[in-house]
Amino acid sequence: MPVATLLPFTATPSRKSASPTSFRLTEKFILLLVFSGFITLCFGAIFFLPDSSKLLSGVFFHSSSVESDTRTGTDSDSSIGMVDDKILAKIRKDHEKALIEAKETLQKRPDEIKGDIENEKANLGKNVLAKTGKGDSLPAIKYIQPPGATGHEPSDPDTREKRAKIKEMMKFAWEKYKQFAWGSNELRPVSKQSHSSNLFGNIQGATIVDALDTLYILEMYREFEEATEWVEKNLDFNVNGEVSVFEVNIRFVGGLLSAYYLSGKEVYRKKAVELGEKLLPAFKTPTGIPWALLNMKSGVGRNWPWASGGSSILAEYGTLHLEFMHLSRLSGNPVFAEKVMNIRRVLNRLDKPQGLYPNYLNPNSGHWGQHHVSVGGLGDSFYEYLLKAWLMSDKTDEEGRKLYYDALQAIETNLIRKSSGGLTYIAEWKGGLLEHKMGHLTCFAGGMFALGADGAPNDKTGHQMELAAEIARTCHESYARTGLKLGPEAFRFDGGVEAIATRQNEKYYILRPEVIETYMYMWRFTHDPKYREWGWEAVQALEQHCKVEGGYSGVRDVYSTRPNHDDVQQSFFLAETLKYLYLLFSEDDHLPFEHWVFNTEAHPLPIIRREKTDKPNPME
Ligand code: DMJ
Repeated sequence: MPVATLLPFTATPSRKSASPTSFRLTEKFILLLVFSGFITLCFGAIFFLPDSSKLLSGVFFHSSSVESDTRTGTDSDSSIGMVDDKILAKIRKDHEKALIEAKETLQKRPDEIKGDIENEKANLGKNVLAKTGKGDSLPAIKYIQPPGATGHEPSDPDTREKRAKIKEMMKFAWEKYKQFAWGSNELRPVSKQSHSSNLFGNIQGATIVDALDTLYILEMYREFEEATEWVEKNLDFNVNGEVSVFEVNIRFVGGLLSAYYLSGKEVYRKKAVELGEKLLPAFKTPTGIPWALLNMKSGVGRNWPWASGGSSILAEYGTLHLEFMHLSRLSGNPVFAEKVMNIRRVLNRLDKPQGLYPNYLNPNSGHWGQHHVSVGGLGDSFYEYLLKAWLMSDKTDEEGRKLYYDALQAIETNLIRKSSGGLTYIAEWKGGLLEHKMGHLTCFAGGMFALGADGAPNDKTGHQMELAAEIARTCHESYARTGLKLGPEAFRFDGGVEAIATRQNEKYYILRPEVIETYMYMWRFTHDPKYREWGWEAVQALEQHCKVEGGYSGVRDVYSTRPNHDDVQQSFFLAETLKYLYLLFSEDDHLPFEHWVFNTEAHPLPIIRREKTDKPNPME
């Protein structure tokens, strides 16, 4: 840290100074005092760096000693004892150097000091520019396409045909969006016009950005190019309006990152980093837990007015980790990773009721709001990102792993139940009382349990995989027990029913992906043909009941015999539902799990490999 930056407060010449070219004794004394404070700070910083420093250095600086620490799982406290003579000598040397610089500064005239400060400011500006990724200032990266970005035809003709059918569905959804709503966020397929929810403020093109990687994965390269052209010319984040930080992150940042990793097109890296920077003001809270909503122009944040006691939502602030780690990696700027590691730190300090994470957390006080726990809406992807943070770090993020399996244990003990008819479900917890309801959103958990089964501690009997299969079966039942063979938004296990929605406002289906997502994971891990059969049932129901002249639409009541359309083609239908269906009928080497993790919007992100060299190489 340059000494000069500390000086403006102390070295401004006083009007009473005897001479403009020298300091009085008291001024010198104050300067020395400030300087010694600074040195103490430097020492403090070395010894009390936050826990994330270890992880960060693993990602960005790749020192071999740091790497071996993370692999063996030693924590940062124990590494204090490992500060060796070399490091101490370096600290001493830096200290001496700083003292000499301070002495020189004391001998300087105020105008010289002012000049130094100006230079310092200019350099600081340059550094920030280099780190922020504006324009062409992102660090140069040699792009290497991660393995499995492209697939090949399945050998079995029936599978090939089904896969081709799903590609046709994507073509139809895309063409209709292009025809009736090009450039807007979403399509109204019945009224054949644009649709925009308030989640994206005035950002446009949600369907385009959300669909980019699906277009690429399905080898719709012509469409991918037209989407790229739109992004280059029209995707603009300098807009006024309030956005959902979570939604913009998972759909836009996630979509842009995947498009970059699949295609290597620089425009996607630039746009992703630019948008990430726009989201940073959301973290300006006393705890660093971000606001749910952010005005993109003013940088002012707030929470959903309905959220308990002004709280931020677990599934929202807890679903930034994967994207932000990649933003740091692609920009060379650690700020993104620091923000999400701080969220972990805040959570680590809190008591968890029965080991569970309440959905509401006040970003000002750092205290839990209402004790409502859910693996569905408001909680879901927080758990998913703990597991995937570990997987995406090439299994070096031991803390992520531990947090995931500890949370899973608490979920099993407190929330997972079996109905009298033998269906396993995940209930919700409200201040200690169970609500025997499971959301469509919760059905993603089958896939998550399967993905984490391999690393589960003390699971020699394959219990996690069994649990995953049971959740998949329950969610399939929630589809099978309806008129349209599509799942309701939420289904219950009380009042004499099982896996059936009993409330009118829980009977809709909005083209959600979670059940199909779980089929895809189960297929990859078991190759049990029933998962493809179930997936194909969903394809047929979508074709029969959701396809309309102008695209695909959600339906208001899955128990009716004739669909009543809600007139929205959600962007996640193209990002997730169709992608997971396509992968369900693809070979395992297309986006293999050894190389990719999917963000919660199904955008594939490559695993960040442990470094093999000492040199920082962000692409390896
Ligand atoms: C998607 O935007 C994401 O999957 C998110 O995590 C939850 N909900 C929708 C789809 O249902």
